[in-house]
Amino acid sequence: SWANVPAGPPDPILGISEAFKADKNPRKINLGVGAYRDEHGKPYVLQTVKKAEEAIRDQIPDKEYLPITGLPEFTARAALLAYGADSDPLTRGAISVTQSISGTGALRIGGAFLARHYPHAKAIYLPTPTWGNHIPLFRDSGLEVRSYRYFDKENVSLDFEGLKSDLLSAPEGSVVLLHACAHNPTGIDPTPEQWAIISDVVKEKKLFPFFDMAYQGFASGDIARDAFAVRHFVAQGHQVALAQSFAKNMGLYGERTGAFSLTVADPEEKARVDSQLKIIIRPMYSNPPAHGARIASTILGDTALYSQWESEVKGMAERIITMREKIYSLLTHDLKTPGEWGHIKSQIGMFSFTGLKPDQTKAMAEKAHIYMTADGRISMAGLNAGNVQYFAESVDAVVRG
Ligand code: PLP
Ligand code: TYF
Repeated sequence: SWANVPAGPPDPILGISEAFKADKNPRKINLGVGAYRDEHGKPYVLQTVKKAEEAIRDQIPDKEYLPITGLPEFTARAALLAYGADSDPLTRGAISVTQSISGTGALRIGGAFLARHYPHAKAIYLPTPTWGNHIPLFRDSGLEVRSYRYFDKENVSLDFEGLKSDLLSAPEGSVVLLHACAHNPTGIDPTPEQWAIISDVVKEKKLFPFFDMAYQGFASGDIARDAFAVRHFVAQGHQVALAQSFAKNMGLYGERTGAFSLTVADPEEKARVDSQLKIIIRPMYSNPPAHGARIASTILGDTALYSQWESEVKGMAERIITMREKIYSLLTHDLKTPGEWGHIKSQIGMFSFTGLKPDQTKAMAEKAHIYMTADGRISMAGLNAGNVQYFAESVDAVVRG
């Protein structure tokens, strides 16, 4: 009965890990999927996560279901982390928030809510390029996927004029997806001044801003700084949708810990929106997994753990920044690799868009056993003191042909 089911392509990012696993060369490096690795190239469990897990083991003996919208302490603390203590909708009880299956699940709940309840256009504008999963995710949610210009290939920078002009010509009421910080895959974010202009354009054109914040704290090492765009929009009076993930900033990848929120008019509207979020979630997965939310909630709710977590996030962000500086100096000063490499240093977050072309990324895999996505994106976290020299030499060899 499945004779006519065609074979589909693998996920372009997660598929790379399989090629990497099959490679037996000892020097191999996986720069495909965006998952943090420590200075020895190993997955990293945060100390604060281990401490929170101990506390949970001692205090919570059961495995009962969570409510449909998740652990209430977790969602309250997640909203506080994103919007900040002095956020007007937060203090007025005008944020509707639910736990989600990490950031992906938050985006999906948001997509489904907009498809069902948003009274205006059902089109969502995504930046080009964007995280690959955004496109099928919003399409499957029932929205029409369109795009706005984001990346200037020529100058390896933000195409701010293209972005503005595409948002200005979007039909009124369209939804616009914005990467809150650490744009994936380019590593290029608008400056605060550019965010202020984007906020004005979104207001002028009556667009609806949907923020994807998968890297709060992970981009700059500073929780508040990475939330600037979201907080600025809210302060400017926008109603926003927000997808949060704790995969990267707490290293909770497989625990699937996230939150979706909407700022609303008032507590009465919040009650109605909450009820509809439950109606969307119940037939999808009934209620979310408990463990990761308990971990995040424990960390966010304890002053000492919170400040230790802040320094752990900072540590991860800074290790990545150090690697950027190291590659830049190896390519530019030591190897004198042809080309301009300043973008590797100036880009932000988990990824760097190297500018390597598809044939070059293929050569990196075949000749050097270094794996990255075909668009030339590398996950910075896969680099460390033990392999960065080999990486730079391999880039140099491939660039020189
Ligand atoms: N959005 C962006 C831009 C991402 O890079 C990711 C992946 O890390 C996600 C959302 C969702 O990830 P997760 O579902 O693991 O939280
Ligand atoms: O872009 C990345 O590498 C991360 C991780 O289907 C990821 O966002 C990649 C692909 C995917 C889910 C997560």
